Amino acid sequence: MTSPISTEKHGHVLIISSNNPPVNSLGHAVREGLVKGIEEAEADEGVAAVVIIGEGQTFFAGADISEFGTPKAFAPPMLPQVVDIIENCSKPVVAAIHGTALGGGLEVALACHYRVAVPSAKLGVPEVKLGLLPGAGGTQRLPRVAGVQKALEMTTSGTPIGAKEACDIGLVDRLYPEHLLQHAVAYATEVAEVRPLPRSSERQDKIAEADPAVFDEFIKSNPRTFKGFEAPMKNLEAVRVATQKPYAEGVLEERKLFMELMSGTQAKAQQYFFFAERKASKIDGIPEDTKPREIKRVGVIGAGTMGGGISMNFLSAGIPVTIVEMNQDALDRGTGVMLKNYQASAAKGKLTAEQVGQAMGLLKPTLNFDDLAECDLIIEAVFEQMDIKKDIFGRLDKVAKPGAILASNTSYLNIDEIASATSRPQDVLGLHFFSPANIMKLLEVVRGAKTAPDVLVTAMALAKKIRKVAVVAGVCYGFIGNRMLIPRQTEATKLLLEGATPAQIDKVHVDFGMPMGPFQMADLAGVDIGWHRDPTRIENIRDALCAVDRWGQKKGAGFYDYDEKRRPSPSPKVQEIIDDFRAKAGVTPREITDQEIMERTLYTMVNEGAKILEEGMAQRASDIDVVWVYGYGWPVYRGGPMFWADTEGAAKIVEGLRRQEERMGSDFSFSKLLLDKAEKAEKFTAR
Ligand code: T1G
Repeated sequence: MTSPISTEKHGHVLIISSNNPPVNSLGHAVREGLVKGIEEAEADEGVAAVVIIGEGQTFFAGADISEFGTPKAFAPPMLPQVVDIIENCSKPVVAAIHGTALGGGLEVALACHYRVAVPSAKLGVPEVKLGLLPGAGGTQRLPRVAGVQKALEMTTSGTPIGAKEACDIGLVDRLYPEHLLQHAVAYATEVAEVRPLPRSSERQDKIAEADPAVFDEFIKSNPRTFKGFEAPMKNLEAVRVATQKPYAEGVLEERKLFMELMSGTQAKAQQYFFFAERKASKIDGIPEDTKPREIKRVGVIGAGTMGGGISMNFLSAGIPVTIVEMNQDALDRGTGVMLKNYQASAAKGKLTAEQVGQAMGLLKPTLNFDDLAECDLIIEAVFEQMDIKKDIFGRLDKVAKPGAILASNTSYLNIDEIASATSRPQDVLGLHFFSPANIMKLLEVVRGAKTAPDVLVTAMALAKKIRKVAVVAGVCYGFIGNRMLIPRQTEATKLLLEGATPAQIDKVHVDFGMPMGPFQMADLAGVDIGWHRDPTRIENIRDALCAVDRWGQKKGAGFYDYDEKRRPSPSPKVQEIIDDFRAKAGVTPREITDQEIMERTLYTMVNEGAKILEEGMAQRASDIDVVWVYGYGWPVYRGGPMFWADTEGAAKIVEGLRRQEERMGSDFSFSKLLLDKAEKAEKFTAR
């Protein structure tokens, strides 16, 4: 087995190259090869300096995550040894960085005496996203080189910085726009005789100046970073140790904190999710070489909230959009909202004015439905009513060019029925964006019975291009995400009648780690969504709220009252409405425990997820988890509903549901797959 590491002498400089596609992860063979390369440099008197560089798309992108949990991860030399061997080399070692130097990759670069990079390179320590911390000296070297504040920001967020910024703060010594290797060799020659060698672990200047208060201030000003997650705090503790102890002691504390995280459930969940997210883009049963169709122009029907948000995704990716509305007012309103959204991003520095102009310049608003004839993909984003959608698809069938993909943004309705309104069901699928469509990363790609393979492949490729995480769903009511919302909403509403309050139910979900509970979510999305609009017809609590204009945040009142800053407070009016319903239904309110709320709203979601799997409406359990993390903010440190079910254990979930079965009545039935997993003590998410 040839080593992924090769060496080559250029004059007095030894070049150590890594060729371990796709991302030069620091697997065992790479670690071994790096040590051998340094040993070769030490032994050769003709070598005065060393350059370490990655071949292919990038410098080292970190430890090999696929080794975690296997003996290979602990096969010597482990990364902490490798980085110390590099730093202790008696000759200067230069890291030549392109692509991404991430995690262990940045730790290797920090152990080098010098770092040079191309301007487009990114440097970061994303371990926190895997529930970890940089475990090869990164928490001790990074603050010494980049300063404590920057080290805190990078380690606790996992967000990389650009090479230019890295150069400004001293993390990178030189930037070379091109011919990186040649310049790195020249630079190595230039510094070959400089002594003492600049060893990051020995630097004290940026540590000494650190104000001890910076740590508590950082925690206070970043509450969301730390809420629920274990890793960010341990990253902060490790960086704090760097300001208190010499490197040799600090790195021992780093190792202790690293192992505590690695052995915890959150790290397992977040590492599982790293692969789950990537697996979601693979469609079982479609030949790898299936070619996507070319999408040069996208058509969007409807310039409302969804149509505008959807259009922005393509415009921002440089894809022209033709947007159609029924009247000029609606068209102007829609394009006006899009411009306002772009300008808001520009005001936050996320976009330049020029980029806003470029994006809006690709937009072609029109009242003429026939203008869609030039589009390769047309997305319908109109009112959620089947007859309206079928009428539109019938018209599209006559206007759209042959081979155009026809998509509906429906969030619940039957794609096969919509496709039946055309003569080309093979070109029809669902593209379910989540609101706000220009922000939320999740895209459910709904596969019709006749959807052609290349149409699906096109959708998955396009999703990546517009920076969405796509998950294939089957045709069922609500697909994956919204279908699992149904039992949660049903039981949550019944719990109100039986004695719980909106705040109690929401608190169980927020304490669990959700961004909001069922009723906070209803107020945000709009209590009136799906309402029959007849204020005289009051059949449930939702009808009663809508009848008195309590449509949610947009009306300043829903399940909660809202102040001018949209801060919620429990509403006596809502409690009155609930009490009325209880009285009418002859229900005497009872004490509802948080455990019951958990079992009737979260366990029932898992049960529905198991039904989705057994019906083949999701390709794999991890896809369901990707939907819920990206579509609804399920806490990634719990992996997703199905991973969480595995940590709870299927038997415990079945037991909980059995406790509630009678109260849930005919609204509930057990998934056979869940019962089967419980009986056999099996998991949903094999890794
Ligand atoms: N280990 C193993 N496989 C990896 C990998 C890694 N670090 N990074 C990517 N892959 C696989 C990925 O699963 C996919 O496989 C393929 O490479 C392309 O990835 C001790 C402990 C580098 C920005 O967290 O952020 O170092 O699906 O689709 O969009 O302190 O990959 O093709 O079979 O994402 O071009 C820290 C994780 C590790 C970086 C490239 N490093 N990777 O994005 O490609 S922990 C990370 C990324 C660590 C040390 C600690 C991205 C990328 P497949 P991709 P991309």
